[in-house]
Amino acid sequence: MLYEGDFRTPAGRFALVAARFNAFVVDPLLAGARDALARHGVPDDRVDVIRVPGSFEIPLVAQRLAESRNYAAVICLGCIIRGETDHYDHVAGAATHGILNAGLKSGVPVIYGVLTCETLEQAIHRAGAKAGNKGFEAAVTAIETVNLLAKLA
Ligand code: INI
Repeated sequence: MLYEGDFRTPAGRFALVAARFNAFVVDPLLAGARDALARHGVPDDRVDVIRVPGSFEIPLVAQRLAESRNYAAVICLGCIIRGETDHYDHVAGAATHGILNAGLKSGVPVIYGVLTCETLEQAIHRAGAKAGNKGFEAAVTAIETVNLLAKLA
């Protein structure tokens, strides 16, 4: 037997946790994620947007939302750009591990739509310019994972 997620309209609500830091990149990711959900038949009234200060704050909030059992999936959106200090490594590492742990702890798909980039140009390319929109991709991944888990239940 092969089990695979599909892209049919899933049941349930979706949470989008989006950082305000680097909002000019995160806002297009958010728009991309909303667009992907709408195109897959998830109406706007089943989508909640939760803004947090920065990517470092995403895991705590994502975990709280996932553990509430109110959401089929939690989609995390942020943008971390390497600067001149090692701050990037700490924020990126904490956000990445925290988002992974929120999913593992809750059993609810918590999707990683956080850009970790060397330059602002790379980030812009991944937020709808040359390299697609990672927010759109994160929402499609959420739908596939929700539908896969439903099949495995
Ligand atoms: N937060 C980001 O989302 N992206 C960044 O690039 C970033 N940098 O570079 O500092 C960033 N920092 C803020 C951090 O997420 C927290 O909000 C802050 O440290 C307070 O906890």
